[in-house]
Amino acid sequence: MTFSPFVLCLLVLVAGVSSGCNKQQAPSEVSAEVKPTAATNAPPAAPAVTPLADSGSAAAKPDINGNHVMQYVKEIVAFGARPPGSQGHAKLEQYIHSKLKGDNVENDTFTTKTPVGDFPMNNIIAKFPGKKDGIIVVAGHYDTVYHLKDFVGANDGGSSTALLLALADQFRGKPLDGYSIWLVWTDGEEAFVKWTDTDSVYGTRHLAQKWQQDGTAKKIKAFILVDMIGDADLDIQQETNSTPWLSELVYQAATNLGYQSHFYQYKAGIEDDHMPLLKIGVPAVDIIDLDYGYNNVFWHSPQDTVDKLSPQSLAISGDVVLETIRLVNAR
Ligand code: 1BN
Ligand code: ZN
Repeated sequence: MTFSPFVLCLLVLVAGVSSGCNKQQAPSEVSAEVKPTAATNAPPAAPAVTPLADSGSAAAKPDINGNHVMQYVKEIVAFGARPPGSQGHAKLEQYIHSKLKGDNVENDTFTTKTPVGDFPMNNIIAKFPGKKDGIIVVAGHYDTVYHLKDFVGANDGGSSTALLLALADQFRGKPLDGYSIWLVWTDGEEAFVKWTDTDSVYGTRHLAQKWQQDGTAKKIKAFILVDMIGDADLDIQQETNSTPWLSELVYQAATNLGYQSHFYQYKAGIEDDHMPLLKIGVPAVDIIDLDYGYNNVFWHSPQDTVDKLSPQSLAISGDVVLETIRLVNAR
């Protein structure tokens, strides 16, 4: 099922969330990073969802630096539009590789047919080994929409690319106690003409096929997708195609950190890069905020620029991913 802004608003109304379709855009001032605390965000004294038993690890509380992620977003957006085959895309690939120097990085390169011709594509995979037998994948797309002029995708493409770079900074140089972590910058998520099963998610369709053939799919404990996670007015939908237990684990992670007010105020079925993985039986969740500006007007628009994002939202999203990883490891 595809998803239009109109349907999103309808879902918001059906769910009885009054703020979803008429809320004001947060101010564009994003210089200071202020994460919600018990005082400002008033989490309940006890989490609404009982946490799972502790994994036994003395891991520090997740603490992604939102200003660092925002700096990555700014550098990414400076390359301009980044559709497959473009100069901006090639520059971004080089940039991602430059940030992953010394890491174990693989390119999954292929050429694919699209409605507007053949295009080269490349998924970039950084692998961080863990002690447990199995893999947790965190993925997000780095391409931007082909057919939109003047589109720089600060949130749609930029935020996911930047957050994955910040996660690499977290995992680098530390032997991981849990499952191995693979970070995947996916290519060709966007449709070239119109979103259909054959004109979308080119990169993850290619990866799912490859991982099914080479046996990797069986080892993946969770595929965690991040998309459009930087909106200053962060409200992550409960994406209904996602694997229920993993979706619930994300909410539990958000609750554990006191960020649950930014999660699951309403439900939406959104087709995205997690679909090819779900189709081959890999547990997958899409962490996505497709309520971007009044009536989602900034989505796929030239207004998808850095001033609409906040370091706080990027940090919340990153911390929830890290906490979700901890919970998957403890499962
Ligand atoms: C997310 C960001 N998507 C595209 N850019 C996936 C999507 C596809 C969302 C169709 C809504 C409708
Ligand atoms: Zn998009």
